[in-house]
Amino acid sequence: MKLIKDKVAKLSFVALLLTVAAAMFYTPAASAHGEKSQAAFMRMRTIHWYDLNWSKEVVKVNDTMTISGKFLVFSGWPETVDKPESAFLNIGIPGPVFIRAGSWIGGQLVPRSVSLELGETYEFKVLLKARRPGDWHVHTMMNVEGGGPIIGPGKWVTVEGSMSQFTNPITTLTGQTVDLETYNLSNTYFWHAFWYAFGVAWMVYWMKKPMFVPRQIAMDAGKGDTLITATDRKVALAFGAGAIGIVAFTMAQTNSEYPITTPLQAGLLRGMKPLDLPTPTVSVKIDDATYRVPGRSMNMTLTVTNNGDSAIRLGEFNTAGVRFLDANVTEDTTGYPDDLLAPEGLTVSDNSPLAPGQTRTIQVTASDAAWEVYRLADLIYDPDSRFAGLLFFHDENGNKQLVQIDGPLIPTFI
Ligand SMILES: [Cu+2]
Repeated sequence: MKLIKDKVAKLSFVALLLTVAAAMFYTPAASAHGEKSQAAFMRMRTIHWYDLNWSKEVVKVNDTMTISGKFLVFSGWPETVDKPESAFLNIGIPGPVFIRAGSWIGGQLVPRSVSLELGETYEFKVLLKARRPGDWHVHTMMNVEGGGPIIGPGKWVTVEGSMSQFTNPITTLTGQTVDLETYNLSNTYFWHAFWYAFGVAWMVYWMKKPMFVPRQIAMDAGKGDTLITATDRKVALAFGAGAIGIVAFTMAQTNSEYPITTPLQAGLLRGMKPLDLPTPTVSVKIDDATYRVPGRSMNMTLTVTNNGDSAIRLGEFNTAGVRFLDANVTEDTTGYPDDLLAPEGLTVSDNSPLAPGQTRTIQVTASDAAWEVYRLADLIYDPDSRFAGLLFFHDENGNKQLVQIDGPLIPTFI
């Protein structure tokens, strides 16, 4: 009996060791960086990113790539997120593994915060220059003042080469070309080292003599004045005058070396040019929308009317960056991130071409692991069980049109 007990104990110990060892070697690659943990309804009801394009998946240090696309600022913006009156087009990367060489909204350079209007769609482009080798998950994102980061889809991009080769040249209006990667660094180092040494010298001057107990005794005995000698006073004066003199002299010298300087440029950019999208000729009414808990899909009953002059089919439903496609109608050619793309994720009860003038009620199921992986299923924990998304209809000529939908999303329990 004891023998068996020992054996069990030994085996359990081995199992424990194996588990610990396995846990140490298991380093899953994070495939999302922050967005998953954000409330699902917020991700569905703030900014819709679409038509995204990453110009490269592999890029060498110093080479550039662009991320471009469109974003729609949802008109049913949540109450707890400030309206994007002051927003900043950012990029979500772990530090400057790329530098942002430029970013544009509606063709205008946007180095500062911008004002966006609810309900409008904007075109954007970000030019990135590779800096640090590695595999990076690059997100488009929008920072909203009073709201937080609104994270767009992320795609893995590989940077090859060596960071030591990275340069960031810029030509100033005074005609000088400098490398921003290292510009003014030695000057910064010099002055910090200089003033640090100046402070240390002052301390060392006094530390050469005994510092604490003898001085305390002298103070207590009423002989405090004897602690500061005439030489000490001269040295103090020299340090004081020296500090003021050096500041004044080097300030004048800096002004003559850099005679033209401007203040930091700042201030909100208003009047961003939105995209002039044609009014959709398809109208969609949500009869009801549900999702199963637990589950990986959502179901919608839609009544679709085609007011255009070409027959249409539903190709895509896009919410919170997850794209559900009907493979019979469309396929992705942009290299959209795998984990967010459901190439056959959209099932439509009757997706035969809807002729102009016709109305049809259809059952639409958007189903993919992404619904769970990206925790859209966690809508069950949110205080506002409503969703929003984009539907893309394709006509016979291959034209695409977008219809924004939103409504309550009711859970059904198994
Ligand atoms: Cu990420």
